[in-house]
Amino acid sequence: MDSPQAVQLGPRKKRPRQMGTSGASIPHDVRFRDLVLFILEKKMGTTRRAFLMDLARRKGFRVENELSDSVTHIVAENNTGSDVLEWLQLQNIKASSELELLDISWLTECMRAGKPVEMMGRHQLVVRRNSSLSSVPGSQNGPAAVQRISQYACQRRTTLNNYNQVFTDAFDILAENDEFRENEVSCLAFMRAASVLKSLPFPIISMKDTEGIPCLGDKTKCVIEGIIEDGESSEAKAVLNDERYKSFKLFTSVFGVGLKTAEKWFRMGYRTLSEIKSDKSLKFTQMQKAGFLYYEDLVSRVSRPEAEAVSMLVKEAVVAFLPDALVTMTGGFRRGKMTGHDVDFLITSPEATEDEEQQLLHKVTDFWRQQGLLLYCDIIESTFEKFKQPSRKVDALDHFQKCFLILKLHHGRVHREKSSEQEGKSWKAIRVDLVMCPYDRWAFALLGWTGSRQFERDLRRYATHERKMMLDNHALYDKTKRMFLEAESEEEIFAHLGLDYIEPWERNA
Ligand code: DCT
Ligand code: MG
Repeated sequence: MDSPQAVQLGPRKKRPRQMGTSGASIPHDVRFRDLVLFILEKKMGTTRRAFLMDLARRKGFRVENELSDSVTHIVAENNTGSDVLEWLQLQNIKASSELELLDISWLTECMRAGKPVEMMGRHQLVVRRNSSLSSVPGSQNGPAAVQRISQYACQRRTTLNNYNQVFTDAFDILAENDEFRENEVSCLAFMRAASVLKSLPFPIISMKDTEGIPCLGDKTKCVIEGIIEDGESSEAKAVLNDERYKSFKLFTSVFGVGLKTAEKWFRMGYRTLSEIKSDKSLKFTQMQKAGFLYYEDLVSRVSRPEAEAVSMLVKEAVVAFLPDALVTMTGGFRRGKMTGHDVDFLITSPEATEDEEQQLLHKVTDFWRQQGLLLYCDIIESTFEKFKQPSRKVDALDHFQKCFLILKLHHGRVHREKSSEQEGKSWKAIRVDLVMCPYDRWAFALLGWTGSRQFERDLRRYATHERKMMLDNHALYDKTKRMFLEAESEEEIFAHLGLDYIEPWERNA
């Protein structure tokens, strides 16, 4: 699906020369006198250039046919900053430091706005450090693609095709260790580094390949260097052998056990789950009791066929009580992952009254309880307020009504290619999250619950720092206009933010 942002300006394919052959274009009034544009033909082509020049002039921009001293902005497409400098050098033109080198996305946004828009980092063409003008562009491993990588995950397309897993696995371990030790700054640095490497369309082979990639600091580069040299990360290896890391990893693998409880058990000297389970003096929450009871099922990940079977179960039950309800699988499965630690669903209804909306999760879970399918259920009531501004916290939980469940999924409901039923037991315990949202907030809730977490964090950070807007799972607020921006689809939210649409399977940041 193309978002409104993805529209191409002008013809891309060559057309028979018929239009514009009459010569001089009609003069237009210049409305924006401070800027003088020059559009580079290289890699763009004559037709598209002519189209863009004409369009920009019609919108009141001054566009020069030739590159002269008066030009303030050079706009290029599919060129890096180095490419443009190289071209200037070939023309014997010395680029002044005031000359702006901009990507076509800037002009596109100006055309949409009908006036010059603010130049952001993402519009500026990057000039590679040490770029050797004699080298053949694109001859190396990936540098052409390294040019304009954004520091924000929401401006990168991150599929599950990860070329840099050796590096990202190490970063994930190091980030998790920092999370366990509550080293927030370092944790975030490793998560951002992992995230940016997951988006690269090529594997990193030498340190040279990391040039121009954002979000890589000294510490992360040091880890990369180690892996390039030894094939593995000594830092990550040390963490995997670390007593505290191993214990925290094990303890937090129990449903209902967070950092605080893990810390407590670690301090008490426990290192295995059986020690903990046999300590009669320990008090467990209902959640933790269920976590221990169904531990084996819950640590074995949920497969896609299992997620599909749960989806059928959820849809059948929901529609029985609210026939017009929409049920959407969100989380990792919506992003195309083949396994998950749970299955997430978003539910809404265009027609339901507030009462019906509030009752649905209760009715659905009661129905499953009667059928003996509800192994654990915790319903959190809504604290949603219509006119509340979005939260400033990046990791804040949303206010929608939701329930955290463990469902009994009978093997008979799962369509498998070949039967892989375990002996003895005819079902598997599966973690399921259901979220109920008001119909007019569906797009925001869907965007928020699709993840990944890093993608969500960066969407909010981008909204705040680049757009003076506030985004969360409920709403988008424009601080400049002092108004809420409504949306019926994810595409509209991206458009409000001035972002190209990123498909769910490209959000695996
Ligand atoms: N989410 C969020 N903030 C939270 C919790 C969740 O933004 N505090 C979003 C991000 C992902 C989505 O909800 C679903 O969460 P998880 O199930 O934890 O993540 P997942 O990507 O589905 O991962 P998994 O495959 O392990 O379930
Ligand atoms: Mg999930």
